[in-house]
Amino acid sequence: MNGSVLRPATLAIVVLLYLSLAGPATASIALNDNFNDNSLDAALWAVRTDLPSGKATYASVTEESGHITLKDRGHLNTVSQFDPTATGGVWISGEWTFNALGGVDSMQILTRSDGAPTAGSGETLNGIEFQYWTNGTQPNIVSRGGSLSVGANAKTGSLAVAQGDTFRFDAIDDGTDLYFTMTEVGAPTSTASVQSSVVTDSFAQDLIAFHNREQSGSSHIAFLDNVVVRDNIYVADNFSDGTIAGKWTIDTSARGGTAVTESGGRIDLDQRGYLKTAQQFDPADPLGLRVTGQWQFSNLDDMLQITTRTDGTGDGGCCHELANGIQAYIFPGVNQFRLRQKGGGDLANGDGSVGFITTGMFYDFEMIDDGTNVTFTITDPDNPANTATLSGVNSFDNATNLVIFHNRENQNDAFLDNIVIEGLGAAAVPEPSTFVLSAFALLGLGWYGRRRKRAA
Ligand SMILES: [Ca+2]
Ligand SMILES: [Ca+2]
Ligand SMILES: [Ca+2]
Ligand SMILES: [Ca+2]
Repeated sequence: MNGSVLRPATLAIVVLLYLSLAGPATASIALNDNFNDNSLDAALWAVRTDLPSGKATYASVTEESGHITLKDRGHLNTVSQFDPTATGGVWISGEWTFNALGGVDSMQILTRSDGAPTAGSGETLNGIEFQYWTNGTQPNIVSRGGSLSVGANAKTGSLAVAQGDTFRFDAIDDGTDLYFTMTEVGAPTSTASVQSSVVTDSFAQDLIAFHNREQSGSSHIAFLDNVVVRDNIYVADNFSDGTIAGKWTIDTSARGGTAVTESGGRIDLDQRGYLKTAQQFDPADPLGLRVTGQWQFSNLDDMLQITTRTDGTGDGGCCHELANGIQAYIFPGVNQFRLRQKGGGDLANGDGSVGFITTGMFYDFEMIDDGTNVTFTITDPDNPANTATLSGVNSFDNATNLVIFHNRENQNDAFLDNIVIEGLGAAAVPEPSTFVLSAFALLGLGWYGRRRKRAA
């Protein structure tokens, strides 16, 4: 399932609801809980309140009043293991409400963890910890225990936290890199992000844990709600470290001085260069493929081209188009919007439906490809009524399956950011009311809390 369901365009709603019910075209949601029935689901969650003497007096984890109350250093842990290096990374989102400030409370969300309180102050014994101390303005990513370590933290943004404030959080561990964003619900300028990477992991467990590391005392509580865990996150990148190498390769062999650079916290696609995944992602594999991110046009004669099932070969024509693959194509200057097989024909034609696109701001896009069924959606995050969706069918089976981003343009730059490539999930679709809330949060707030609009 995906946020596109929420667009008011009736046709898009019908099409995507159909896909979500009939096929595997959903994000891979492994766990989803709105904590609304005042009974902790023992199939999903385990509680640890075995804190040291003096810290355990009030410790509890309770599902009540439609949320989880984390009191006095109790831990809420998943029952299942989520190993980001084995099955694809994890993306944990939810909402956290602070009820004590001044540094006594600390929000702590862990991957690769045992969820075990220490004998000292009740910190988690092992794990990678996405944390925020209420005496600071930015979150951190740290490691717990000697079997795990993380690299330097790169931080942006600033939080303004008052007692009772609720923050949307997104913690991503894609198996290599770590991203954490907090954005205040109802106050999107109160947002901050931190990025790091995994240096070592020789720890055997991979629980996800939630811990309110706060001062002992019955009044110190935090609320947790609407937790969604997505797995099969193959690649996530917010392009903040200035280096393309690792997850990507580039092809700048087109004419016209082409360049692809990571700078200013995003990818600059200049003059028909390709940004190519370093790994292959075959949509025909059982899980299929979902590619999301943000695209900015700097000229309406730019052409967005996002292609799956491609080997990266150029077609030898004037404009360095790809020779093969399944491609979403938008040319806003002539209001052209298509899904097509390069070297074949169109899967779907949505010409006339992308007139809302303008320059100088990021649009959210989503491409879903299960090897046969393909959907592409582009949406204005500031005005979700501005959206266009195409769906088509094509079973082209390529031997090499890269995902390539290409600005098929003449003289301008396009910008790309916040890419996530993940597997789809055929099952685990939550009850609709639960899902709609979480999906809306995913798309509506953005997982890096970035400012969507940029100077052209
Ligand atoms: Ca429950
Ligand atoms: Ca709830
Ligand atoms: Ca970025
Ligand atoms: Ca990078």
